[in-house]
Amino acid sequence: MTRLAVVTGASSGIGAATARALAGDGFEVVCAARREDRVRALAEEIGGRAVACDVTDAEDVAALADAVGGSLDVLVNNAGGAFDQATVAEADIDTWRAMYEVNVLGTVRVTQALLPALIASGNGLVVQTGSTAGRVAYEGGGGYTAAKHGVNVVNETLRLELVDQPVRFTEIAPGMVRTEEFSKVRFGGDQDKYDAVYAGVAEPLVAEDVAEAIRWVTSLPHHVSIDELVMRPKAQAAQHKVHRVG
Ligand code: 8X3
Repeated sequence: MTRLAVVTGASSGIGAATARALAGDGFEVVCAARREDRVRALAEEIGGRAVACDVTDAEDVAALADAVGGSLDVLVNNAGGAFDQATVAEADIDTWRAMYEVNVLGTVRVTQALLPALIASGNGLVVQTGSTAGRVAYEGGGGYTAAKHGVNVVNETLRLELVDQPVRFTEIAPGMVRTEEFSKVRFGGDQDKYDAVYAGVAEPLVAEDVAEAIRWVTSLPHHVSIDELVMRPKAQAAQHKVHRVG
């Protein structure tokens, strides 16, 4: 029987790469994101389904659950992002609220809505796109790191609360990934700041590297639960220890 997966934030980057990887493994993939034209094109490419969904909107998420139906094998909670690089002293509270809303509450909202279907499949798996920003602090990252730490804790709580149910919770926590949008969104489209993040790093991770890790987790038998998987480019030994050349 064809397994069903939902990927949120599927319009670009890690989400789109994950949708492609899971489709390549035989999943029927529901591609969910705010930008309907993008998820439609992706769904057409991979033979999946598209649902326009803003994870911060309760009605959109209810419609996503309706589209999924009664049984779901895999949910990839990938929608999220960083919206600033500001010190705590100067941060804009509304920007922090927006990061908490999409990264933490968006994840909770989608998980709540799809949990009955994940349990009904008898073999559910939730993969959360987390971050190394959910493990450490860094200057100017407080709003994003607080949100990603929140994601990490919510995932751990779900593992505890649902230990007796047929659903697993895994967090994939990447470090520096060069995607078309993550740093552009964070820096409001400032190309120089975007370039500076990756300057001299021989080979940052790309979306496909993270998608491959997610694909691997979905291939494991149900008794194997990967709590967390931290991955970085070889040139990033730790958040502040990045080997740059030139
Ligand atoms: C992205 C990793 O280093 O920009 O989740 O916080 S970092």
